[in-house]
Amino acid sequence: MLKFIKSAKRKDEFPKGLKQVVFVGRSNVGKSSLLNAVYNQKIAYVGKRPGMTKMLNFFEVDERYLVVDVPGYGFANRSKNEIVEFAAMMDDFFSDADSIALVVMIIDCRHKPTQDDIAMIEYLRYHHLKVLVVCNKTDKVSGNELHKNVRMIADNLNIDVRYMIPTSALNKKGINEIKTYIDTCTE
Ligand SMILES: Nc1nc2c(ncn2[C@@H]2O[C@H](COP(=O)(O)OP(=O)(O)OP(=O)(O)O)[C@@H](O)[C@H]2O)c(=O)[nH]1
Ligand SMILES: [Mg+2]
Repeated sequence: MLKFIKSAKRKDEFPKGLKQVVFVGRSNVGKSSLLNAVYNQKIAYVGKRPGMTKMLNFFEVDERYLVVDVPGYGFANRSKNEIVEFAAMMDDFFSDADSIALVVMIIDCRHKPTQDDIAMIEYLRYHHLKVLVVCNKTDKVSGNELHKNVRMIADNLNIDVRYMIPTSALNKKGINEIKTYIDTCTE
């Protein structure tokens, strides 16, 4: 069971004490949709327009760990001010890296990772965080294309394909694999 705890922007508001699993990725890749699919609940807000989520949303799973839905990055219509604010919020959040059990980084399986994606994975590496790369929206590509794209994404992010899962929040492909991976990281 996923239970909403709070939305927060500032360090002193972030909940403490439990391990955290964090969902990050470019705006509109399907972070909130995947979160809902993994926990089989309609709890995280799925936006009709990109860039709707602006705060960190904290959920609790069976009093075991927290799941954090992070606002999407790389959204073109953000102001300079919002970009600076987002960076500061991320720095505040990731400065407590010890409590983070796993970062689930979501990529659109149709496209080459953007500069923002590469910056994000480098940032996560810099903080020595465990990262699972999820290639979402697989329902939009053919099997052949998917295979090719997963390799291309792995190369671009310099990550082993073993730490990558192709998914679809629409037809639920890969959802159980994400769940299993999260479980092993939060035991
Ligand atoms: N076809 C398809 N559509 C998806 C999938 N996952 C998400 N979507 C759609 O993509 C749009 C964005 O989904 P969200 O879950 O809100 O994406 P987000 O990454 O949380 O977006 P922000 O919170 O704005 O950063 C919605 O219209 C979803 O229905 C998927 O696997 N396949
Ligand atoms: Mg969202």
